[in-house]
Amino acid sequence: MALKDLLDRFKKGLSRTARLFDVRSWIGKKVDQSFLDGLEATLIQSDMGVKATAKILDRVRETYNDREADEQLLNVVKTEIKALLADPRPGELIVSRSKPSVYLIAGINGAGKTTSIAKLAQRLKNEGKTILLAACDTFRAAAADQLTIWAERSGSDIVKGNPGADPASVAHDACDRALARGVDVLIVDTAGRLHTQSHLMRELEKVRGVIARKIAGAPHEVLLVLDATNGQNAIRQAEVFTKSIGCTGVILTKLDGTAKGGVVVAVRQAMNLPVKFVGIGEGIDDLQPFDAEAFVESIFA
Ligand SMILES: Nc1nc2c(ncn2[C@@H]2O[C@H](COP(=O)(O)OP(=O)(O)OP(=O)(O)O)[C@@H](O)[C@H]2O)c(=O)[nH]1
Ligand SMILES: [Mg+2]
Repeated sequence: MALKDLLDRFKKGLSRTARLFDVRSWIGKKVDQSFLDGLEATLIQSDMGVKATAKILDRVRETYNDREADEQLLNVVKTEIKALLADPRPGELIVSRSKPSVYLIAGINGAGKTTSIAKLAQRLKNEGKTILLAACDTFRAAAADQLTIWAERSGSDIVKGNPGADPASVAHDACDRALARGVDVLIVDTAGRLHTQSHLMRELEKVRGVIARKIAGAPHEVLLVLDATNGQNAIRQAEVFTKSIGCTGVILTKLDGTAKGGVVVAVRQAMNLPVKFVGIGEGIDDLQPFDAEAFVESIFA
């Protein structure tokens, strides 16, 4: 996608967060304690988190030290946030040397796992890859149907179990089929679960364990789907899921529906988990590889 297109999409998706930052009103004001307090309140309101906010404020304070804010102030803030988000492989997923690459998707109920998988499958399909989806959400009767419809749309294959079946056994069958058919990518959908439900977290660990036993080096990515409208609650989820199944990255959905877009920064700061993709709408094209530059430019548009 052209850079301008990407930027336009981010801008549209992040417009609610951008509305918090009235950057034009900064210029000409003295960068004193009251100015810094105001900036702090806005950064916290956008859910960047206490740690990242403190770093940004320190940088502004040491650069301006009671001087009047000029146009450069915005660049100071942007540069600091970009540094906080720096990722050696932005928006990329690990591709295994031997097929398949396996991506395990987890998160709380309704976070956007299944729709994100659909969008991701479409994206990988467009890159010419063959895809198998594993419907390991055997808990909700409609879950496999939902994934089947998406699989048909993107021309992906799907493995599902009977309602109530052990999710680990579905994962087992999906690994077998992925190996037998030589597909490029296996994406594993799981049932939503609260991080506080320890028996369900153990079930997820079992799914992960089966995948790891069946395919060397798998899962190559464990992606935690977080709903951006949850703001700081997302951090606690990231902590528990990471402890349980070793998340490698985040898909942050519903950025379009919230002014808490700063949570991208908070997740990175708290967990050192890179945000790989962001959901900025309900359409099939509305999952975008995360781009720190576009993100920062969009919230200070
Ligand atoms: N606006 C917006 N809506 C989204 C986004 N991602 C997902 N949704 C919506 O969120 C709702 C839940 O999505 P699902 O994909 O079913 O969520 P899930 O995590 O699979 O849910 P469970 O399987 O029940 O745990 C759906 O209505 C999606 O259309 C996004 O980026 N933006
Ligand atoms: Mg689902």
